[in-house]
Amino acid sequence: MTTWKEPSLETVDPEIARLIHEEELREARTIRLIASENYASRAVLEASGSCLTNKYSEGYPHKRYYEGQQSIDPIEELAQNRLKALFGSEHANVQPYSGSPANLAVYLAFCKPGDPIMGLGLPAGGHLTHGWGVSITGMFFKSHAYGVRKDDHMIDMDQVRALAKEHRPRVIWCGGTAYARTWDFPAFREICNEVGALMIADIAHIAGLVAGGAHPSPVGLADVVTSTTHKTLRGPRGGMIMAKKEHAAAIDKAVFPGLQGGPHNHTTAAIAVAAHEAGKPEFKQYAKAIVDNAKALAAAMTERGFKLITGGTDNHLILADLTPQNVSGKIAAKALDRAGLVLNYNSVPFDTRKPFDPSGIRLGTPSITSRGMGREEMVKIADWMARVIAKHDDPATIDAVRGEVEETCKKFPAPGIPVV
Ligand code: DSN
Repeated sequence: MTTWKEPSLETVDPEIARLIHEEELREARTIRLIASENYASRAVLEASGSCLTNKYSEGYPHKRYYEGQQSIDPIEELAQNRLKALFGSEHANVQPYSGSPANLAVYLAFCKPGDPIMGLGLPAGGHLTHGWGVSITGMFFKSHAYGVRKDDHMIDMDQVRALAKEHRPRVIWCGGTAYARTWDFPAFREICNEVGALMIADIAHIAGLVAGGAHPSPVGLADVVTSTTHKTLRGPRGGMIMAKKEHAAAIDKAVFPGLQGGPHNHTTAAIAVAAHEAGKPEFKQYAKAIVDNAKALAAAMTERGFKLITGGTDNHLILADLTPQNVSGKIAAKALDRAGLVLNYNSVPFDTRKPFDPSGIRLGTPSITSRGMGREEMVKIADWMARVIAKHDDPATIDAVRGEVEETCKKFPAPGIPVV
């Protein structure tokens, strides 16, 4: 056991210590509904907050540019091997700093500036790095976004095929940040084969569901699979890339030395811990519970008059259009935050409002499932949301809901938070 001989953070920097403590209290006493967030376990946090942050290790295990890698090499190999086993992948690179750098490495590995690419458009629920105009990926490549159908808001595979045939993209991305339905990976593979495109699956949002068998896996179909490690997977803030063997060298070279310098070894260790936790049988139950909770929450919201995009959900995520409630997503999100229900405002497909003040809200169940909440709490959450949105400028309603939220939070301690 190590005994500290140095002063604590609280002694050295009480201001930062206080702010961290306040964040712990906030995370413990509010209901986290942001679909892309989660609670990492204490074990993940310990690995992430370790001395590994001190070490430089440019290169890959056993091929480094610095000495002193006696612990770092096995840590990185454990992270790689655990992810490969968890997802059944031939190759894993755990060095991307997060999801966006992971995606940039894919472009660097396979595309030249000006190449045609395709991805789900941002307003339809895609990600900036899949070729949206304000992102470097939309500036350096010729992006042809596909979308969702106007009537049911499902991805239009006929449009994907037609655009792919017309533009012959180098890569086709599948994956998004606000799509509540199952990705048809086999259909994307078929289209990629027809036009000679590489299929790239970005599973950042659903990685934990894929690992736990609650969403079909693109591994084996996609040429490359990218992800963050901190969403449904419950790891540290980080990124990863999995690939077929034939693409391993190109991916590794693109990440380092193409795009990044030294890997964040503290994050690598925490990814290894998260992959270890996700390999346990109870993680399968967790993944299934995320989806069951999302479906229960969606049903309870629908009963209370919410208009859900696509009419419901197949995964961890719900996107609601608040036009029938006659309130913007931003006003609703801010009122809900005051009531202790934390989510984000979000554009809905074909939104007539601007992205900074859109019509919708996005929410998800990974975090509340990590706290052990179930069907009963989903109904309560839908109820609280309906009450707050109906009376978003009434402090008494907000305070009453906030009190009930805090009582419920006490019964479901947040993993990784050493308080209350
Ligand atoms: N910021 C992530 C999300 O909230 O979905 C995407 O990068």
